[in-house]
Amino acid sequence: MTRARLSLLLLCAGARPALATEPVLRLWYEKPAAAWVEALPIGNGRLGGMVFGDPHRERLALNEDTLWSGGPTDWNNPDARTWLPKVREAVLAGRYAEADALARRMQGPYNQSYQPLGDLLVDFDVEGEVGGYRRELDLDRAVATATFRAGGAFHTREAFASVPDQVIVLRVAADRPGRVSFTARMTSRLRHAAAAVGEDAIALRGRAPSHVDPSYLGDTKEPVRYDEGPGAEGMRFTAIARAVVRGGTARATPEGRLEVRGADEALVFVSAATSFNGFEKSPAREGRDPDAGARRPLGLAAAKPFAALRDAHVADHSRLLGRVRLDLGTPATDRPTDERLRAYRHGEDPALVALVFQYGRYLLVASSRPGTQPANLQGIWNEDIRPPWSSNWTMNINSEMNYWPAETTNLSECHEPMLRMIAELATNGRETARVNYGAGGWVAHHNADLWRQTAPVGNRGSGDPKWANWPMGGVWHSMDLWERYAFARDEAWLRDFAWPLLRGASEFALDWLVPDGKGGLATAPSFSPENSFRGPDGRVADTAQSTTSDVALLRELFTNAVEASKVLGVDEGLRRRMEDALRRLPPYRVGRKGQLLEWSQEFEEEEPHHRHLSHLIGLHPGRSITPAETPDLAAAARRSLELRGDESTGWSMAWKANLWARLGDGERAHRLLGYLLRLVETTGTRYSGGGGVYANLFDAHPPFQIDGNFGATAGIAEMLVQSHRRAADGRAPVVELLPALPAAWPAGRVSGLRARGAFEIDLQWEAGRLTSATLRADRGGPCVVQYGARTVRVETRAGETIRLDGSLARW
Ligand code: FUC
Repeated sequence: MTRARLSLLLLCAGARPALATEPVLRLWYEKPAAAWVEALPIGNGRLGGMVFGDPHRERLALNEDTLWSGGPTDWNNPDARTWLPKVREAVLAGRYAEADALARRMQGPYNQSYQPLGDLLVDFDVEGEVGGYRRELDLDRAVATATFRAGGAFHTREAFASVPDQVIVLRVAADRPGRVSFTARMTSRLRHAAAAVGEDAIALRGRAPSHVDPSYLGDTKEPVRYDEGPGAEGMRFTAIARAVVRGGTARATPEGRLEVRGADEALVFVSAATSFNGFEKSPAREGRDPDAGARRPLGLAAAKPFAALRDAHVADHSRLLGRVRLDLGTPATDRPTDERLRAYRHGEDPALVALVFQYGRYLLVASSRPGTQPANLQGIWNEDIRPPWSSNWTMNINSEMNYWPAETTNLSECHEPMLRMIAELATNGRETARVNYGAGGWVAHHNADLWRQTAPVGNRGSGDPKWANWPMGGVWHSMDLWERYAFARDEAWLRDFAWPLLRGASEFALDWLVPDGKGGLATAPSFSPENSFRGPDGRVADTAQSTTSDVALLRELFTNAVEASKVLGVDEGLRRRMEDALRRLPPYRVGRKGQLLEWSQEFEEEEPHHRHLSHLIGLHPGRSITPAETPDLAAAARRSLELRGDESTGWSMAWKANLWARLGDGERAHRLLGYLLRLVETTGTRYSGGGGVYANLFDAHPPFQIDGNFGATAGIAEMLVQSHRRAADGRAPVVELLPALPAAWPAGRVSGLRARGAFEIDLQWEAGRLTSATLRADRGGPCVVQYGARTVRVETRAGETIRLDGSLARW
C-alpha cells in the first residue's frame, strides 16, 4: 500500500485530529523574577544563565559546567580492605549496629562542590513608567524574553545560550532610536577581579576554592578553603562580556564597566571558560588557559548579524526539542504560568502537564550536550558556593533519574555526557575496587563530582553508612549503558564503548558477592538507600545483607550483561558466571502486610514513609517485576507503594509516578503528577518538607533539584508508551500503547516517543481510546504491539513505517 493510501485510510477511520491547535510551549509571567527560582533558565549544555528580566536591572546569573571546587585527589582508603571481612562477619552474624560502626571506618573524604560563576548585572536607563510588562521562556526556540513599554517606546530584551556559537547572547532593543543605554558589570561570589579587555569588553577573572565542605555538614570550621600563593590549587575561570551596538556608543571603563549610550540596539555576548583539563588533571598546575577559552568564540560570534546567531541557535535547539510533540489539549485562556500552577488541582489543565513534560526535555537539551558535563543535581544552574548536596551527582537515585527521559523522549545525544562520565568513573573506580576491596572490575559509590570521585564519602566516619557506604553507583548507572543500546541497537557502540564498562561493573559485582552458606549468594555489607531498620535487638541500623535493592540492581546488571555478551558473541566464561549468579541471588520476598520486603528479613522500617523507594527498583527503572509476568510481586510492590504514601520530596513523587505507570495505574500516576505541580513559594536552600515546583517550574525537593523535572518527564512518557518487557521468544520488545492513560486526558496525541528495539511511535486517542498508532522502525525486526489486552506481532524492515488503528488492525 502506498503512503497516500495509508493516510487516506487514517482519515477515513475517523482519526480526525482531535485537537486542532498546537499547544504553545511557553512559560510566561507578568512580573520580573524576584528570586533565583523564579528566573528563567537558558543553557547550551556548558554555559548556563538564569534570566531575571527586570526592566531596570537585569541579573543574568551565570554558570559554566566545569567550574567546581577542588581537584583530583586520592580518596581511596586502603584500610577499608581490612575492615571489610570484619563488617561482613558482623552482618552475617546479625550484629547490625556493630556493622554500622565498622562500615564507617571504610569511608573516604566528601566530594567537591559545583560552583557559581557569577552575575552579569546590567543597569538600564529606562525613561518613564513601565507598563505592559511580560516575560517568557519559549521552549521551542529556547529564547527568554522580557518586553514592556516605557517612555513611549516598546522595549525588548532577549537572551539565549547558543551551542553553535558557544556564547550567551543578550539583545537589548527598543522601537525608537537611541533608547538603549545601560551600564553592565560582572561580579562573583568566588574570588575574582574585573577589568576592561579592549575597548568594548570586560572580563571577570577568578578562582574557585580548593575545597568546599558539603552544605549538609552545616557550620564547619572552615567550610570554604582557598589555597594561597603561586601555583595554588583551585579552578581558574574567565568570563568576558562584550557589547556590540547599532547606533550610539559602547565603551569599557578601566575598572571593568561596560557603558552603552544612546544605541538603537545592543548585543552583549557572554563567553566563559575554566582551566579544567580533564578529571585526572590539576586545574592549577596542568590546567588550560581560561582566558584563551573565553576569548575564542567571542570574535566569531560578535562578527555575525543577530538574526544569523539566533537562527542558528533556534535551528540547533528545535532539531532536538521538536522531535517529540505532546498535545493534551489547549487551555481556554492563556494565563501566566504561576497562576496556572496555583489553579491546578487534579487535572483541569492537562496542557500544563504537557508543558512540564516538554520543560524536562528542554532542561536536558539545555544542560547536557555531547562533550559537556552531565546534568548534575541542579542541571547546570547554581548560585551557591555551598549548594544543596554540593550540586553533585548523587547516584543512589538522583543522577539516574536525570537520564530517565533521555532515550524514551528521543534525546539520545543528550545522554552522551552521562555515558562518558560512566567511562571516567570506571577508570577511577577500578583503583577504588582494588584498593578498598581487593576486587576486580570497577566500583562507584553514592557521590560523584567533576573529579570522578568513586570511593565512599563520609570523612572516615561521619557519613551514615546507608548512603555513604553504598557501593552500587556503578551497578545502577550500568543500566544507562544497556538502555542506550536497547533503544538504539547500535552494536558497534555496544562493542567498543559499552561492553568494557558493563563487563567491568559485572566483574566487580561478582567479586562483591559472597556465599550465603546455603548455596546462594549474598551482598554484605548491603544498604537500602536511604532507609534504616530496627534489628532484632531493637537497635536502629543501616548495614544489612542482600537488600532488595542490591538484588534488583544485580539482576538488572547481569541480565543486561549476559544479553550484551550474547549479542556480541564475547566473554563466554564471564557470561556463565553471571548466569550462575542470577540463579543463586536471593529471591524477592513478600512480608506480612503483603508488601515487597525492603530487606532480606522483615525488619521494621525506621521511616515507613521514607522518600526513597529503593526496594522497588525491580519495578522501575528495572524490569524484573511486571504485572504481566510477576503479578504477585507486582501486587506486593503496589502494597509497598501504598505503605510509603504519596506525598514526599519532588523527586520521590516523580519516581512514584513512574512506578504507578509501570503498574498500569494511570489515575494514581496522574495524582502524583498533581502533587508534583504544587507551587512552592518558599525559596530557601535548606530542606523543608512538601515537594512541588517553583514558579519557574524547577522541581522543588525542596530545595531545587532538577531530578524531579526529569523524573516527571520520564513518568509522563511511561504513561503513554512502555517497552521494557519482552515477548515470549525473549527477543521482540513488547511495545505497550497508552498503558496508563488517566481519565483526565481523554483526547490527545503524541509523536516521536521512542521504544526499545529502535522504534519511534506516534499515537492519537479520543474519548480515552486509542484511535491510531504509527511505528517507525529504524533497524527493523520484530515487536509485539499491545493495547489493553490486545496484542499484535509485527515484523518490520529497517526504515519501514507501520500504521495501526485503535483496534490494532494493521493497515
Ligand atoms: C539523597 C536523597 C536526598 C537528596 C540528595 C541529593 O541523599 O536522600 O533526598 O535528594 O540525595
